[in-house]
Amino acid sequence: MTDRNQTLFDRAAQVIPGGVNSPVRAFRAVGGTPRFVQRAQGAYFWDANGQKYIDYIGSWGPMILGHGHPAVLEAVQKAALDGFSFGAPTEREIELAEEILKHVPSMEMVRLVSSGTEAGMSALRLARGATGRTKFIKFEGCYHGHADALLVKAGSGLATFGNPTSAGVPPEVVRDTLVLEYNNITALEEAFALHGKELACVMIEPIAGNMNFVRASVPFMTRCRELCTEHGALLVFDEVMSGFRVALGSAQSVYAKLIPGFKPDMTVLGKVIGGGMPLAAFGGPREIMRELAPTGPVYQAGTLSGNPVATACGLATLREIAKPGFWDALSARTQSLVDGLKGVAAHAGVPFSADCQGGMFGFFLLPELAQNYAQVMTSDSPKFNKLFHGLLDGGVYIAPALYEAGFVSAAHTEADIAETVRVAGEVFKTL
Ligand code: KE4
Repeated sequence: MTDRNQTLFDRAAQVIPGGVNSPVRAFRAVGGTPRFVQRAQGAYFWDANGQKYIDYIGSWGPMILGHGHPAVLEAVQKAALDGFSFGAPTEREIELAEEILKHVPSMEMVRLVSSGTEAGMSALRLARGATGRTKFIKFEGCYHGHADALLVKAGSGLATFGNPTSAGVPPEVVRDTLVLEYNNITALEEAFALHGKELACVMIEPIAGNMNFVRASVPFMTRCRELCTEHGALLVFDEVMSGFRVALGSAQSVYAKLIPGFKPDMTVLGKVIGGGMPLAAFGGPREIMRELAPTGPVYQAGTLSGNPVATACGLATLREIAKPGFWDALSARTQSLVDGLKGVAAHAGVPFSADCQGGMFGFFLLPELAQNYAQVMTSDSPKFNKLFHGLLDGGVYIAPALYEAGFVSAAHTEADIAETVRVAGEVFKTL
């Protein structure tokens, strides 16, 4: 039988670089043929051959309700009938902004944009403009989108400036980007000792989903907060992935329970707040946000920012996840998956560690949870690839890269979890 996924992939590669519009979709890390999605519904999607999969990517986070939630679909259809885009303000942008601010009290104002990259890039510019400083800290393994200053890897030594990770990024653009080891308090303190008064911000994924699933330790996050406050640098939480995904109050609400009075200075959001449509945001206190054009000197703009169809999708999604009981049910479902996978891995004698929060999970083919990027990369990549394809052949679709997180939606049933664990149990036996 013809594999339509391969046929489509070959055709796509003629007109789209690598056949994909985002590199991770090309399966380069795991090998094999990407699945071209024909349609999706609830916790499932069907590929070009009509093969059904239980979907644990959910568009890399946005589809927290599952695909095609009726309330979201109705809101999008209604909004579309009223117009696709105006380039002028609308009431629903206010409603979405108010809904976001209601659940993330560290922000008093928010600016809507169209992608996480745009939000992260703009937040960095605003942090630099608001502080009058250009140096900033990011952490190895954290991804904040593909803006030039953020495409950087650690230099040699603990507190040296970064080198570009991509062609086309001039070295001078990353000259002020300091890349440190995640969860390394010594490196953090050294960097602040050397550069504290020059630092505009520390940008961090509080739960690093771009390293699969690595939590910032409480001591480390406490020191980030203390040192930023002490030196006048802004603590910027990149919650594009974790925002409204790990908790209704995002990851910062998890840390606020662990660190009394904790809050970041700025927050970057995306994915869930758009419900699958191109929508992201960044926000913070009024005194910082009013530095943004048109009220302040930091320029930022976007033709489709606050798009009326995207805001309808995002608003309907946030209203659903704010309903009573939503998070207890989702968290329990995700925990059930993690516990099930741990059980079958142990039974097969496969080194395995996993963690989850709300609707986000991660696992490592390592005996202990990784605490930083270097540890993540000690994972057995060939073994992961075999696990990935075993699951895929069994109708279970996880991220095609060992450094990516997984996502459970409200549409995933206990039966889906049980089937996933059953398939994984069979695959673990072959590893
Ligand atoms: P986008 O520009 O892809 O909307 O968002 C960039 C971004 C920013 N910050 C964080 C924490 C993110 O996780 C992302 C994007 N995440 C990846 C998945 N690791 C998107 C998948 C892709 O690149 O195709």
